Amino acid sequence: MKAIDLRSDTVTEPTLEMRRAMAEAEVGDDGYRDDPTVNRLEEAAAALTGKEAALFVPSGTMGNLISVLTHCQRGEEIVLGDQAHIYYYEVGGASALGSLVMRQVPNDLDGTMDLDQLDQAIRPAALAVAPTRLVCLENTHNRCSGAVLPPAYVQSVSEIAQRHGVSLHLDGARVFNAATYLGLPVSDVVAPFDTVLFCLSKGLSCPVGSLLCGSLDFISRARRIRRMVGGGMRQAGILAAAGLVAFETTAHRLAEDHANARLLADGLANIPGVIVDPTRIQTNIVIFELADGNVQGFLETLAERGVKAGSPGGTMIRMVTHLGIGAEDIDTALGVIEVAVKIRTGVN
Ligand code: TLP
Repeated sequence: MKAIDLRSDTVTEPTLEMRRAMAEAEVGDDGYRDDPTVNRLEEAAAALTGKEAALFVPSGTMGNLISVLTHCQRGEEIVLGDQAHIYYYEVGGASALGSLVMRQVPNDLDGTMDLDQLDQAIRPAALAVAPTRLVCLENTHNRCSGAVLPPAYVQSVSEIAQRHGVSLHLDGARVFNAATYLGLPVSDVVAPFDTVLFCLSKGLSCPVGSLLCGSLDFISRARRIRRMVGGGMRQAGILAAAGLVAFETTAHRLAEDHANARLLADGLANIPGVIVDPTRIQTNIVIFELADGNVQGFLETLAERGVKAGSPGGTMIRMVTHLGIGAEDIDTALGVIEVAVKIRTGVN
């Protein structure tokens, strides 16, 4: 029996259409800007996000790193949420490789930060201060159960950033999910940001790749930093081809993943011993807790019965829906989860 893999939407594999496009992709050496498929992908990404230019990078982590290294100089400060992927899961790259200070403001459950706290966290240059250069937001918010940032909140953050003269970057690894939820074009969702990073390799099902988008000047500086961190690629059109297919296909089916995540959360809410608030689930990430908190044992029991999930830490369990998961898989998974909870907690 095929495992129901809910660990992440990163487990998605390229579709048949992507594999065909990859096999037939026209390629060249992107170091010379000679790869027509990469060039097309970058143009399409710039158009989708409404920015002047885009840069194809191997991963979301590298795209965020390139962005912060391009925005900031050593010893400067980034303000971001304490649950931000850039802070939490990117191996401290901004500090380790960029000598940047990461100043955290607490994230609320909905992925937002208190606007007054954010305002106060931004510091002007002074003798004893690491000056703030950049504010980073995340949409959808991974550790906040895939929450979508309200456009009015983003607008307020943008006004605060502008008032302080600092730039605004979006870790939009799943910005297509946010746009789907809001019923808005991606360009509207990212309009308040100077730069945006989004991933092809998550819900969009491509094997590899992310795009960093911004002004022409920013992207030409980012291109040099990409080279510096070893992210320059050659016949990358093989990978870019999948991205072009994604823009036409997988980018338009994410509502299915959201419906399945809601189905999962509603089902979980009916299982005694599971703590979840289904009304919080807006996109494809479901984070819940177990009343007895025995996360590792629970995950092992699930895996033995063919359902894979992960833990973002502590008592939390994360399940992510994606192209490889249908409504029938959610039904099966819920049955397995119910049994596993009973085994682990003795709840009847
Ligand atoms: N997130 C992965 C893990 O790193 C946790 C996942 O399975 O969700 N920004 C956000 C908001 C992300 O969720 C991720 C990946 C990234 C950046 C990094 O992307 P990659 O994995 O391409 O470096």
